[in-house]
Amino acid sequence: MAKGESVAGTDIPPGGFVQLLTPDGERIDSVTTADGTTYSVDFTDEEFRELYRDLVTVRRLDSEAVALQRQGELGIWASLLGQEAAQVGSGRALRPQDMAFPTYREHGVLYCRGIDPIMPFGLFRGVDQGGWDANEFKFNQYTIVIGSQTLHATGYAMGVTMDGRTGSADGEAVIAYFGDGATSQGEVNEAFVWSGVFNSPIVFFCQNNQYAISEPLERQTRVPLYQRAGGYGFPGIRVDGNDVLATYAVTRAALDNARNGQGPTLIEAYTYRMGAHTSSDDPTRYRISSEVESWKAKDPISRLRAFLTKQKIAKKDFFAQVDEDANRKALDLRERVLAMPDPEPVALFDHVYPHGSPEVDAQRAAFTEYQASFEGSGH
Ligand SMILES: Cc1ncc(C[n+]2csc(CCOP(=O)(O)OP(=O)(O)O)c2C)c(N)n1
Ligand SMILES: [Mg+2]
Repeated sequence: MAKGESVAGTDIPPGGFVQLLTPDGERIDSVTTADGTTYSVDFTDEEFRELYRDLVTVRRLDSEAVALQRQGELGIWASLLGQEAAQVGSGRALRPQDMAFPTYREHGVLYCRGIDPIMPFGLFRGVDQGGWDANEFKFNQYTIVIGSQTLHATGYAMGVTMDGRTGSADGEAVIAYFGDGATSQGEVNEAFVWSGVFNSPIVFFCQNNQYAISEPLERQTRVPLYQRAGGYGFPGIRVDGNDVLATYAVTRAALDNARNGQGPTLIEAYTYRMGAHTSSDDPTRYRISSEVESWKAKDPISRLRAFLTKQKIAKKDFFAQVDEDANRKALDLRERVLAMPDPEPVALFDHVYPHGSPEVDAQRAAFTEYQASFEGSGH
């Protein structure tokens, strides 16, 4: 039996998951899974408050991005609404030396890496190609091709081993993010095979948000996703992805196992995409509102707020201050997005190859000439 069979709290999917904070804000001190691993967190009051601040901030920045898209300022946006705990819990579990490979939705992880949230907006506004130095930020580029980043992460993790940068408590671990739909991709399954047989220092972090655009989970699998790991020879565990405490505990343990030479883990963070797949999607065409309502009751932010209130760790003025600070950050982000300069059209040819190529140079020259043909024509 895979890890994650232990059950705590209420409203649990069949097969169970690790939960340390119920939807009502009741804390569970620790959960021991079938393999004898015990999960718990040991946060100070200040750390609990900071987690709350993270959750609220990433949701607020996300809502600003949705608004910017609706106002025509972004070409598209993939909202993280509902998945804040999965992203903040796993993002805060990373140690500084760890490397993350995101999809296109991991704005919360990006934020937890200490990266300026404006970084991916050039891509979504169409003013740059979404490139940044993955090594500088320990955060790879956003990846649109579903599942491909899991193979990139696998190759990177094998390199980490070859370079001798892992295998001890202060070693490097890798985390690869992907969705429930991505688990049906060949690349993801190849990544599992390679990482398994090479015992690579990698954590596969699947945010099961129940949908791949309009395709529900039952079109991807007949077994809980975390159980797939068994077939590849490494542990799988399911965590309540709307519980920031459990997500942190499970991810931290899996990353530390990986860096200590114990190989990969598949984490299935059981969550829900509260919004549309992207701003190009209308989810009312394929899911019913009662389902969305039932997930509202499991909201990741309100359960932490309930806990902080009950435990007297935070009061109303703290929550108001967090909202105000998040608002300020969102308005600052908006101003800076609107001020992003339009690129020269010819910049399209930059960064295709690190050292250029004769073909791209020829295309750039032809395009430059074409553009020049409009000069003086009034077009
Ligand atoms: C290889 C490939 N096939 C199809 C698509 C189109 N596509 C974009 S997102 C998506 C669904 C992904 O679902 P999931 O993996 O569950 O991630 P989520 O968007 O729910 O976070 C698809 C099919 C793509 N980007 N890449
Ligand atoms: Mg999905």
